[in-house]
Amino acid sequence: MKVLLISANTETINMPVLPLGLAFVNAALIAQNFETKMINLMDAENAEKLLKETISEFHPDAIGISVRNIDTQDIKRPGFILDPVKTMISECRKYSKAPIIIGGPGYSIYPETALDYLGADMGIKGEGEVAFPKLLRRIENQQPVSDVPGLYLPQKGMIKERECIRQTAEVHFPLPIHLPVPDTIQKKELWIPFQTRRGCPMDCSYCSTGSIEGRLIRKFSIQQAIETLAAYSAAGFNHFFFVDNTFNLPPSYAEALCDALISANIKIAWRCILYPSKIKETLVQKMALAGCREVALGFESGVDEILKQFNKRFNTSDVRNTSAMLKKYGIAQLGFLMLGGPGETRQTVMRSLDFMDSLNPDAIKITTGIRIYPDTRLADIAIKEGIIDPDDNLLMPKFYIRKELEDWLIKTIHQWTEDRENCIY
Ligand code: B12
Ligand code: SF4
Repeated sequence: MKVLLISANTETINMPVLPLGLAFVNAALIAQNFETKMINLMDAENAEKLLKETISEFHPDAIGISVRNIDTQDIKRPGFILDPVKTMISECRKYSKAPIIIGGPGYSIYPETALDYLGADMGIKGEGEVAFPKLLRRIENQQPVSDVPGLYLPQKGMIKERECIRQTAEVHFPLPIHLPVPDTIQKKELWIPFQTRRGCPMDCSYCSTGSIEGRLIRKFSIQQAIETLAAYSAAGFNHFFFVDNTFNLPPSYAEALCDALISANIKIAWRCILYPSKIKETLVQKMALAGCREVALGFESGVDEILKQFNKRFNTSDVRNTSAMLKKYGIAQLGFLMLGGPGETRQTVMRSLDFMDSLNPDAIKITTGIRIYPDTRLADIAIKEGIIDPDDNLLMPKFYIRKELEDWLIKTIHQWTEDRENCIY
């Protein structure tokens, strides 16, 4: 069976990202003897032409599309970015009768509404490595599809609950051949996305990761990770972005991974995302020795009461300690603040800004207002406070921002960032 895989993301906000999720799916399909072709629309000067040419040369029996982003998640520069995907699906229909199946992180937050909005034939919520090949075999053999985990059909909604992959040994890490790098970004210093764990149990009040990856942490084989990183390094890629939601969780795995990187002696530089709760100095030291150059420190507030509102399981002392250790071992840090959420006042905003200054990180990213995702505590609060309608499916972005603070907050943050060169707002 021939399967065309399309990465629909053309956004370069923050940095151009490679379609790692689709590459995992590609590797799983190839391992099960499907004939695949993967295209990345990020690379296309003319997406319509590329689709037409690829479909008429390859004649796919099924088309899988990865939907990463729904919107820019930014109250100041709001942007709904699903419409180009909708157009692309209509283009595919012009040239092929093959069923169109969508998946990906953005899609998984809105499995029903995004499927209806985009007009695809089927959607798979969550991981694609097991569910997608299973669905394709059912389609190929004209069998019922009702046992495919995470499957959604138009107007029918969920057909079967998604199942998180627990047997991670069965997942093939994508190698460079599964993750083509567009010519347009090949020459630049590219941070290859790399994943060693899935799922996050931390349950922050505003976060959608539970809908995408589930709450159970699943770990990949460290040996397989090292072999894959070595293969990338041999192919000339030496910069990696660990996309794991919380690189340091569980701590024992994070340390073992760093130990393995150090003994493998692969010369790579990497970045990751840290959850700053009770991080031990030995881990930070090993991260530095293993090639960690920069971490995203997403603490979001410098006030303990607001951290509790966000359901963060750390406090400002934990953040301060983590930040000091990172400095000691020469790892650059990007500090994040997310201001204007539940419980925020002018005083808590000023305290957060002072806290950020006191840490003096290498770079700062400030967000005002918080994107409201379905099935989160923030959505419940927003409904209670009358900010959103209980029936709002939230596909079109809505933000929580304390109304009485909004104008003042935006003005204050503009002023604050003007004086600081290392600050992105
Ligand atoms: C790491 C990350 C980043 C990094 C990326 C680094 C890099 N080099 O890749 C950085 C910090 C740069 C980043 C930036 C942004 N991000 Co981001 N990011 C993530 C994060 C945490 C992980 C994504 C990832 O790589 N996952 C690992 C891969 C393996 O998983 P996956 O893609 O989900 O794929 C699996 C399944 O989805 C499925 N699947 C995937 N494709 C397909 C296709 C088919 C057909 C099928 C069946 C299945 C399937 O199978 C795959 C394997 O199991 C997610 C949150 C999350 N937990 O998913 C947010 C997330 C994707 N980001 C998001 C956003 C909004 C952004 C930004 C727009 C933010 C901003 N304003 O800067 C930018 C956009 C960047 C861009 N140019 O596109 C949102 C998207 C939702 C939305 N509202 O649009 C998410 C979901 C976070 C959230 N808020 O909920 N991001
Ligand atoms: S730690 Fe990160 S991924 Fe996990 S719930 Fe909190 S914000 Fe989401």
